[in-house]
Amino acid sequence: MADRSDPPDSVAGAAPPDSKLTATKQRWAREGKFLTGRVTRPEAERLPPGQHLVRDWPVLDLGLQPQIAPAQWRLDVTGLVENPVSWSWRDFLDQRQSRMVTDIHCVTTWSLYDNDWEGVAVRDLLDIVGPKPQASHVTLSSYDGYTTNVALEDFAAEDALLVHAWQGTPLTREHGGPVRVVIPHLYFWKSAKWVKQIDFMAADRRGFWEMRGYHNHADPWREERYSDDG
Ligand SMILES: Nc1nc2c(c(=O)[nH]1)N[C@H]1C(S)=C(S)[C@@H](COP(=O)(O)O)O[C@H]1N2
Ligand SMILES: [Mo]
Repeated sequence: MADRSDPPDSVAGAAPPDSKLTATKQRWAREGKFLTGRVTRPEAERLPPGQHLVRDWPVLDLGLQPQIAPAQWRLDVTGLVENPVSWSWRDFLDQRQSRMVTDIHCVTTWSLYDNDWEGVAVRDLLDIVGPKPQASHVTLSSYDGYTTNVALEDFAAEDALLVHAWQGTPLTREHGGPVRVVIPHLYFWKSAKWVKQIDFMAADRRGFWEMRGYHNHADPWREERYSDDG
């Protein structure tokens, strides 16, 4: 594990590495792998089309799991907000904490039910920073160089969280600790691990996977796995 570590300063802003898995997933996006063509709704069917249940939580990343000591960790909320914040680990834990149980749906077809998350609700974060009227999209950036984009209305979902604990124990580094985003109603690649910055923007800007053939929106019940425009 030690060889996969990197201090945040050396990875901040760095281009994510290209791994074999990354290349394979890009090819799947081009070929439309795993598409069933069925559309269901969460109320009607808890398991989205083309998904299967797993019991153990898989780990997916770009081949780099940054190690961020709590003393070095910061979360910056920037862009089109009334009150930008830069939280230390202590600041983050001082915020109102929420607990929610939600399901994970990964584009590679595994789903994991009943994850008990604890952290700061995105709704509470929005109350604190106050997005400006022009803000329509958010880019999440991570300590490993990963980025992903979501529309503000998706980010503002009532069950979206900035998570630091899972099933009552601290979120492990491999799953994005100290803090990751969880947006349960979208495929899991939208849930940035090791989150570093949340940037509010007046326009959409595609993230790491969205630039590599993944769908811009990512609704599992509509099977929005891959984009049509390549
Ligand atoms: N920072 C970062 N966040 C990330 C990723 C990543 O590579 N880096 N991978 C995404 C993808 S494709 C998935 S499926 C989930 C995997 O999260 P897990 O390893 O906790 O299962 O994290 C998402 N968030
Ligand atoms: Mo994924």
